[in-house]
Amino acid sequence: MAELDAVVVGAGFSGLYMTHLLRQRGLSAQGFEAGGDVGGTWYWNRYPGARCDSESLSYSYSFLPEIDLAWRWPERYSEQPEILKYIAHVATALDLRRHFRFDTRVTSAAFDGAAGLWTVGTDRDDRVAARFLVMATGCLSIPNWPAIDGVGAFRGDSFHTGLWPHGGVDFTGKRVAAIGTGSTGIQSIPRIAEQADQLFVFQRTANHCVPAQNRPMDARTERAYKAAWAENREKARHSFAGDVAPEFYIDIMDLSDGELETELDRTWAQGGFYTQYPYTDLFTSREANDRVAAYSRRRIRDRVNDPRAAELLCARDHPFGTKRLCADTDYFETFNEDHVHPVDLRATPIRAIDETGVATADRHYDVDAIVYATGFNAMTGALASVDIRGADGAPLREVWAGGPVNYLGLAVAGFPNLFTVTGPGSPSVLCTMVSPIEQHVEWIDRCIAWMGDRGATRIEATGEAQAGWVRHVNEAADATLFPEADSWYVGANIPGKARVFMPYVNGLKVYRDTCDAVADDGYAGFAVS
Ligand code: NA7
Repeated sequence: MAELDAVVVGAGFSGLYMTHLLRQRGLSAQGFEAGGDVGGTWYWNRYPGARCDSESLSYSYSFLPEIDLAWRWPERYSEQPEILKYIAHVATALDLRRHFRFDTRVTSAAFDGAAGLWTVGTDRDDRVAARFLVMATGCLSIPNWPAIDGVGAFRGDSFHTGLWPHGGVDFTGKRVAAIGTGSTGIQSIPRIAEQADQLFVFQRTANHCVPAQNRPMDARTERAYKAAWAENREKARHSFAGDVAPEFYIDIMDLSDGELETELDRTWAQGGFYTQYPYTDLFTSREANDRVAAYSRRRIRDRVNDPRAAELLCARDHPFGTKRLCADTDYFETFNEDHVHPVDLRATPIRAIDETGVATADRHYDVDAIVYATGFNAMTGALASVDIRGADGAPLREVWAGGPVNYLGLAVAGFPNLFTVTGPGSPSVLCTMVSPIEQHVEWIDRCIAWMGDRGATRIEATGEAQAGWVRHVNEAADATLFPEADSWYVGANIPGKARVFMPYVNGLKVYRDTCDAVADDGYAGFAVS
């Protein structure tokens, strides 16, 4: 059996960078990737309208200035093919593909304490041994097929947005059911509506959604960003959300109604997450949050002609932004089209899917295709899908049955030499994703190098440090409005999943400083031998 320094699972932004750094240190690393090529999230999510809600200028690697400065993003928020093109270019430029086995899913990983090695198995019968195992498996990579009776019985075409066919799908002339109105549904529904003959949108919960304000890349903005490239990247690294936007400088509750209206007009014109970044009290004061939510609903009513449809599309059951905020392009206007029909699943729940379509409490919808925009088993799903066994043979999925526990979101007590990239307990999904990915990968790289310098072979989070971190992550979340929402952040979208708020809400800067302090302190909270 091949014996390596490291196995890296996943060839998205995380796994590629991790592999690059390990190889730069002269370490042997084998990567495995379930997809047919690099890209991770951007390899799988090819549904129409798929794009990043973070601005393209900052959604790329900061460790490759030459590529970054030369790269031309066509839009402010570029579409999936452009992002995939960028990742593929990086993989080629750094010659990373040769370290990966593609179309290969890691199925098991067990730590042999005596040998100090992980043995990793795949669905293609590979077996390799490695000192370190880095799970770079993404936060949103295990699609959630809803637990609706008869999902398999449908005779038409079924698609999950997270597993979209590579050749695309032509809905021209088709009657289509779209189930799910999170970020993905909101991005894809306007594009499906352009082709479909009839489109039925099955909404269980209206999400808070603001205009993305996407547009072709503005040449002046691009020039200005690139002229101050190094400062911008440094600012993002030490920001709350891993981006360059000014953060936390307005108290909503200090503003009169008129002042707030003017202020929100301004941020709505900027669009997307700019409607969150400035506010100190948006996620801590229910009153402040309610004022923003009320404004948001007014803006939706301005965009939807039918008042009943508008009310249906207005989010009410959770505070603004406490489920992942959605950013739309023409979503609400789509419901002004005669062939687009919202279906309120709160009033008329889906009873079953059958051979010909979707049956709700009050009627049957005959359709030719069903699009499931029903999300993912987020943050823990990919890790739990692999049979990972620690030093005493305990499976990670059982250790995490009551919710994920770890230290710094990076390491799990009882699982030596295992690192998770942007897992639960880290800021990850609350940030512009590439920034926390780089922070994690660089921290892991530094740790592995430090161990090498000392001749250490084993590192493991202590139970005490882990308990302290889990407590801190929970307390931080409980000081905000986030846990109030039935979001994928708390696992509420997966029946039976333990309800725990998984991301770390104190932001990237605080988190980075904490992780750096731990490293500077000789990896405090870890047992090293
Ligand atoms: P989300 O945000 O989890 O949204 C999934 C949607 O699917 C949401 O509207 C769900 O309603 C709906 N859903 C899930 N199961 C069902 C069933 N059984 N019946 C009806 N409707 C259902 O996933 P996305 O893919 O949109 O976005 C995931 C992330 O990707 C996003 O946040 C970005 O970070 C990128 P619910 O709200 O649970 O009532």
